[in-house]
Amino acid sequence: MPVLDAEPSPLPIDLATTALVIIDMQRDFLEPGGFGESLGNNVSLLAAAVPPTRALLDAARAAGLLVVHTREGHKPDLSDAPPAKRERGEPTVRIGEPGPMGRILIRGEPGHDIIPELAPRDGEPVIDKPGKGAFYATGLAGVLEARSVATLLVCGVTTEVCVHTTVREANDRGYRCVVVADACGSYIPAFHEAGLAMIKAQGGIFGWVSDSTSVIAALG
Ligand code: C5J
Repeated sequence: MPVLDAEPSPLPIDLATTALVIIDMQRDFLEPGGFGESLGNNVSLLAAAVPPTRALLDAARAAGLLVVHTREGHKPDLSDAPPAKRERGEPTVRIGEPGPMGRILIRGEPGHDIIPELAPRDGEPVIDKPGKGAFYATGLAGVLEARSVATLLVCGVTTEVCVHTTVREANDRGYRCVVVADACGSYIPAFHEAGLAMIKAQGGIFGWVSDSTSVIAALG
């Protein structure tokens, strides 16, 4: 069994029960005119995570891992978008309002799509989630249980929001979670660093932190 170089400790990885989970690499977060920019963020800060994620995705596919993609977004009638989420802050355009990539954070709109570089392949589960965590109100638990998955390699955006929430949910459900640091990104670099530090602190209170080079080596 390969041993992954990770912090706070090396982790043996059983490839047969390991999945790659790519969180919310959507146009709405990574491209101008989407949800991320509507909140006042510089979306170009997330671009650095794309090449490592692509390399990770290629390696995971080659190794035969289950690859799961997630997308944050809401039904067109907004019935799954709580007012507390829609009304929050002072965005330039709110969830459900029209933007240059269609309605902001709405399923089926161009902005909701995963960026072309990381497009899911046929057969790879795509989990649509209304919240920040990938387990809340989704079928992710069933997808993972059906494949007897025990270890999650998690990457995507943003580190301290949807990646973190998903890892916290997964950790409580008993999964070993490895966050792939350079394949994650945040609009707020200090939060990216803090988010990673929180995961691996205290002996790995929520999981492990590694990097794409180490993960690809372990998958090889
Ligand atoms: C946010 C996410 N940041 N995917 N969503 O609202 O992290």
